[in-house]
Amino acid sequence: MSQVDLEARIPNNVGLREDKRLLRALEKWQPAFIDWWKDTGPSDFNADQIYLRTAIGVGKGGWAHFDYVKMPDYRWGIFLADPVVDRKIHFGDHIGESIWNDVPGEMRNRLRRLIVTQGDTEPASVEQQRLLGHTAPSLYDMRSLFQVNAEEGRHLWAMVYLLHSYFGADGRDEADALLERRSGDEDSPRILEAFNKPITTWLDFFCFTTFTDRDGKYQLAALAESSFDPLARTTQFMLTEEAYHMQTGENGVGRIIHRCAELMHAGEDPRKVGAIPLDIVQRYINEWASASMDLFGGEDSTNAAESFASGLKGRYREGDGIYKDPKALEHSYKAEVPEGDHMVEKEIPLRRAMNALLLDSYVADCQRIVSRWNRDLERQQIDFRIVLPSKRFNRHQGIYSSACFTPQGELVDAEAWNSQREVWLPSQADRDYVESCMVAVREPGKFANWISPPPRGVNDQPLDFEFVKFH
Ligand code: BYC
Ligand code: FE
Ligand code: FE
Repeated sequence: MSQVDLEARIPNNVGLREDKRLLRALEKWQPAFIDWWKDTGPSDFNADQIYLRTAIGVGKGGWAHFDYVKMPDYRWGIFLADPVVDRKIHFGDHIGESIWNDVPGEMRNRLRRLIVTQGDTEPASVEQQRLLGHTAPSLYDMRSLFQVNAEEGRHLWAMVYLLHSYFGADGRDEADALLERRSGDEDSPRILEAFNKPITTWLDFFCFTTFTDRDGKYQLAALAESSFDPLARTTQFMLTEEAYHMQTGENGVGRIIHRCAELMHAGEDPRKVGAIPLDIVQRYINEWASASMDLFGGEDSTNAAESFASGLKGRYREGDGIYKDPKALEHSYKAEVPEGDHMVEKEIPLRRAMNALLLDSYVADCQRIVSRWNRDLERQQIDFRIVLPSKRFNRHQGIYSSACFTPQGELVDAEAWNSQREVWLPSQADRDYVESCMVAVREPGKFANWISPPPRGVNDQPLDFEFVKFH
């Protein structure tokens, strides 16, 4: 297993000590990162002690070390999964050739764009979540938020390492620009749409970590198949951290649903006691699920075809040998697309449908999460069921973006859609109500009334553990 240098200013397992030029470049970027964190990271909690998990190694368990740390002192490091000996390219036009440890010239621009796009989402999410600490429903949840934020910061480091190491002066410029764009900024927004949407409440946060971080899982998994080995190994390790983000989301939404159901079961009106009604939860899910589906890009995409052909981005679990045609030249993908007032079948050559395939894997995964929430509603004898919106609903990218669809996926005209908008998506009144529920709870072991406690604390700590120590 690779050696992790924990004593270095930038902890790493990539031998930074021996690469003086790279070390100098990264050490120059580091203060800019810290300034960015202080300007746009979690507001007002930088002097507090947070019980955080820090990566200290890439082996099993080695990356899950817990201790109190002030966020600006979190040891953001560079960790790559260990290399696979003699790895060969396993899909696309270069199948069978040796993997690349450097960037082939003709792929430079495409690869840099993928890395920059991935990198851009990480700081964006931290910016979006900046104010949530103030209204945390418990110390347990506040810690989770900061854990996610710190790790997204590390994911930015991971992409910046690649830019600095393999893309010369262009890469350094891109690394600087990653700290200059701002989520939601009119002049200099983040690259992808969902990362410019405001996250004002914890319901948004939990929906985001359920659905948007899950896009992260699928995109990272596709990049982990890459023939450019440093990218494959970096994203492989990022996936280990991503699991916690998605869990935070699934459990968070689940605890909101559970609390609401419990109150309903006891004959209470959730609205009268500061809890969040299920129809509002459904509308937030509709919003974040559809925005996250847009993150897969167009279902019919020449960009996606090129990325696959050149071996930069594979299918989900491509390396597990589950696809019969690793060149993806023989088959096509059938999609129903809108044409005027009806749907017609379209055949998309498989390579051009790579985003559609990845989206389908994602949707199946989301469906499993929704089913788990519904099993809880069933157990509590509540009739309401959460429904994952159709992949056609409320789309701004791809083959469904030109028409209007209901959450069930039926084609409707714009007038009909607009008349139902507030049934399907959060209204201003919903937002005002959810915001009114957001009260800070800072006593260890206590939780806001709109969310159930989790079964246990993180790292097996008791629920009344002091997950945050205020200065
Ligand atoms: N918003 O050929 P198309 C995460 C652009 S999340 C705005 O249809 P393509 C995380 C596209 O850039 C994972 N623009 O799709 C989660 C292109 O522009 P150009 C992030 C969009 O290129 C939570 C044009 O439309 N990782 O890690 O195959 C917290 C046509 O595009 C959008 C990645 O995304 C959009 N939604 O696919 C923290 C992986 N969608 O080139 C972190 C890297 C498309 O014509 N990125 N466009 O100017 C990619 O693989 C691809 O860029 C995409 C787009 C899948 C995003
Ligand atoms: Fe991330
Ligand atoms: Fe994440």
